[in-house]
Amino acid sequence: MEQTLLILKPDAVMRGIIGEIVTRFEKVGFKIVAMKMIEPDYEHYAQHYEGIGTLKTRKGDEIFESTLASMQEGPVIAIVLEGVEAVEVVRKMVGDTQPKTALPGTIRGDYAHVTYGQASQVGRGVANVVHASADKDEAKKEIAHWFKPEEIYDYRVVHEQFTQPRKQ
Ligand code: DAT
Ligand code: MG
Repeated sequence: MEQTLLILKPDAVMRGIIGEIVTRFEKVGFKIVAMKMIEPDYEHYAQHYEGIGTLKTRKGDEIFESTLASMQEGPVIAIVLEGVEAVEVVRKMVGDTQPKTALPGTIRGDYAHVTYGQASQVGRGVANVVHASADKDEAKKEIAHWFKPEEIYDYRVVHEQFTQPRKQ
């Protein structure tokens, strides 16, 4: 089964919507196999956003530095979700990077509305509630960066029966 990394960003934690967001993934049937509150330092985020995510290379120094500063405003919740094509389905649920253009029904579309332009005016990374791995390779590297193998759990949830062969 595929795994992906989800992070509830400081804006989600400080707004008190951790439970609502986690519930969305539980309802869809994803299994939470790891979860912790953590307040990483600059180096950890530099590795996450550039070493793995190539944010500085893709979008430049200013966006990279403002995103790292915004992420360090408070603790985050890091979660590993497991399910069928988890990376792609979780990204679908998260929506577009810019909340203004994220569709209603997605987390970024339902819980935020802000724009790149406004974020840049105030020197912030755009406050978009959650991070989710963009592809399978990123997911693999990010999970290893955020969790030790012994922090990831193996157990069964009841709805797993619906993804397995039917009993004869
Ligand atoms: P995503 O988080 O959708 O994978 P990304 O990897 O390109 O998007 O960017 C990582 C984070 O950086 C993003 O969640 C918010 C911030 N960011 C990206 N582009 C930005 C921009 N133009 N202005 C402000 N913040 C931005
Ligand atoms: Mg990304």
